Amino acid sequence: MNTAFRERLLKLQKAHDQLIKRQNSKVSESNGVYERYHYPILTAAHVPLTWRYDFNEDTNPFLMERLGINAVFNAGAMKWKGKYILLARVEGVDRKSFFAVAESPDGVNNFKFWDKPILFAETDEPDTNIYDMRLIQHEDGWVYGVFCTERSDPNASAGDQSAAVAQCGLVRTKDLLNWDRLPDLKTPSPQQRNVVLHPEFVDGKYCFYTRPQDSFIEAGSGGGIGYGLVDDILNPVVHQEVVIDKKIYHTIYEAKNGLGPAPIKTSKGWLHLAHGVRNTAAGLRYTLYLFMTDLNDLTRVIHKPAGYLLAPEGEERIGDVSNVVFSNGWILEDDGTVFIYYASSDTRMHVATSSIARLLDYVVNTPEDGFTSNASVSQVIKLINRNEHATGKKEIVIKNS
Ligand code: M1P
Repeated sequence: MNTAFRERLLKLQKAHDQLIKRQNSKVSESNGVYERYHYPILTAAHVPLTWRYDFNEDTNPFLMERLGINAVFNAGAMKWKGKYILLARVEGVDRKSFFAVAESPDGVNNFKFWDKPILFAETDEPDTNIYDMRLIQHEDGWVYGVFCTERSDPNASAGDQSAAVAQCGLVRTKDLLNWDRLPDLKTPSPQQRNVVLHPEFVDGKYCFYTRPQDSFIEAGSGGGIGYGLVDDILNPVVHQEVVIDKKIYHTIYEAKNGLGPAPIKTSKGWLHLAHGVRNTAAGLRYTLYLFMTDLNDLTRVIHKPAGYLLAPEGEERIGDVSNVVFSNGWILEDDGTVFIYYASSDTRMHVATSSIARLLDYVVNTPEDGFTSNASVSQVIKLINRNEHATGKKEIVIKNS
């Protein structure tokens, strides 16, 4: 091995090793709901060198990267055999995404990819691109992977090479190594992204959260988080889709929204994490929000704080698709700790930590959206008055509230 080749190899290996071993720490400022961490937890640079470089000096004398990785983001999550698993969307420089498992001993540090990415079977209609897998431990005993499969739109006009059709793909496994491909989910809607499987049966049926959409980018007359039942998971068809959380004018989810990971069951209801999208002069802005549905009626939203839970900050604002945070994975620990895994700007993965007690307090006690500035300022004045009452100061009189 020539000296330059060996030196470059050692340098690459050292930098990669240092990145995997780097210890993360909490950012001290917090809104009290959750804590962020200083560094992203999983990035393109975490992808193993063996996936990217040909280490044979004869075929790669300059030791150049042969299969570059563009981004690692939008990861499903679960606890598995005592380890914290992220099933990440790995996007190559060729724009194709695929899935790969990374594991950490504590949920925050040392995320390391397993030896190889996941290759699973195609359906009769091959996927052009696959992304954003939700991992669900279903009560039927299987671990399901629910993801988006994208193919070129057969009805696109001649010359349009960007029109696509998005649908929900399904796989399942018992070991996270061998994945059975199931037929794609059929729904009444022309397009689907952000589909999630509920972890429990509902009246003996599989229950899916959907996101009906008319076109690839625009929600159109669709939009909102939908809900539908499936009789047979091996022939998965949602015959009726009901929207349970719709997009609303002048909110953080006015353009579209979509469910994140599978909901967490709590004593007060099913806790949901979702993303909301609004339009701005600078393009779409994606933020995360929480809501809760009734334990016995999954279509009934019983709590929904106004606005967002988490929005892009600092370097999170910048990336391939800037001003985006997106989550499709979270983990609840036995001690009540909640790891919220989120991606920023379609580029990298982060974690924020909270507790189920704090998230329940947030979702139940944070005021709901009044949908007008008047309602918002009235909420602020009520809070000031309560605080002044508590400290013995004079109250402000609110008119028109
Ligand atoms: O680019 C932002 C996000 O856009 C899509 O989300 P949605 O379907 O709600 O618009 C997804 O493709 C997601 O992967 C991406 O992060």
